[in-house]
Amino acid sequence: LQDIVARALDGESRAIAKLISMVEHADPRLPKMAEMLNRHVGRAHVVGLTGPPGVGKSTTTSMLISALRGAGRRVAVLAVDPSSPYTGGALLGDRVRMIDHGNDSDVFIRSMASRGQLGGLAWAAPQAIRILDAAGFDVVLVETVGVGQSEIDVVTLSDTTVVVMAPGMGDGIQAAKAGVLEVADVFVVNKADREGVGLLQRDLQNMLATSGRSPGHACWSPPIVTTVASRRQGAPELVAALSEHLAWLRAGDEILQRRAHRAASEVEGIAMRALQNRLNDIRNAGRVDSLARQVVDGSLDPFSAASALLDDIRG
Ligand SMILES: Nc1nc2c(ncn2[C@@H]2O[C@H](COP(=O)(O)OP(=O)(O)OP(=O)(O)O)[C@@H](O)[C@H]2O)c(=O)[nH]1
Ligand SMILES: [Mg+2]
Repeated sequence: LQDIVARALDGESRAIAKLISMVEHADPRLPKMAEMLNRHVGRAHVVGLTGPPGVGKSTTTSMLISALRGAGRRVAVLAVDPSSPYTGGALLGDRVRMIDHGNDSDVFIRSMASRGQLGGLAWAAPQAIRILDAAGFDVVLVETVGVGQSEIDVVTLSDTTVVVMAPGMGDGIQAAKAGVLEVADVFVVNKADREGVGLLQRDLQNMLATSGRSPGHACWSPPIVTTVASRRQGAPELVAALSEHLAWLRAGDEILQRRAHRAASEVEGIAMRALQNRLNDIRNAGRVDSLARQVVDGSLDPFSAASALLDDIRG
């Protein structure tokens, strides 16, 4: 493990991939790994990209990789699909689309799916981000699918949340419902080569105005960046918006607040999973069944039974 961690810290792709696989498989050496990585994390800018299916998140990610590489930054991408029990076609497609970057050792791309694991991606994704951060990537891009119903909260994971939209998909309404508008730090209006861009921009501006997040109101008013990701148009503007947001985060204690929020959900996730594992062991040993029978035959009330179960969990 020590050797793999050392090589991952040096930025070696195969070692990084190996560590992320260990997270996916809930390897028993994870606590040790986390300890070794700990003093190397906290430097990366974690950028989450979210938005309805097909708006161009992957294309935008690919465009960002090129632009950031052009500026000499090392970039990692984590494509997470909470809805898929295994790495399915959509993510594979994403990989193919990003193949332009395949030979660049300063770009690392990885798909993750929950595989029906306990705690799922909400548990695994922050650990994967820590690995990429420790491996020295300047920017970690996290692309998620399934806005609104996702078990994984990209907002919780990221320093900066980018909401991608495209004209003609009813996105405005959809996003508003999912509460995404309130959490966006940067809006991308993609597919600006399509009809209806102006309408979507106006919709967004109106919603921002009524939510009090337009210029002059909140401390950070989310910019709207217009792109044609498939032609790599709008990349410099998007990179600038991300940098400005990071600078704003760092100017106050906002970055600490966000990261504390992230760490809280991470710590709770790890504890909950340990608790659930312990409960499963106890259940498998027949202990819950025997308590249940005592409740049924009247020798124990359910609260006393739960109390006995908690005693078992403790120890
Ligand atoms: N016309 C046009 N098409 C685009 C643009 N950006 C992306 N596309 C196309 O839109 C389709 C979907 O793009 P993706 O990048 O896969 O979108 P996504 O949001 O990652 O999709 P999911 O991950 O499946 O939710 C692809 O066929 C892209 O080539 C754009 O700016 N203009
Ligand atoms: Mg995609």
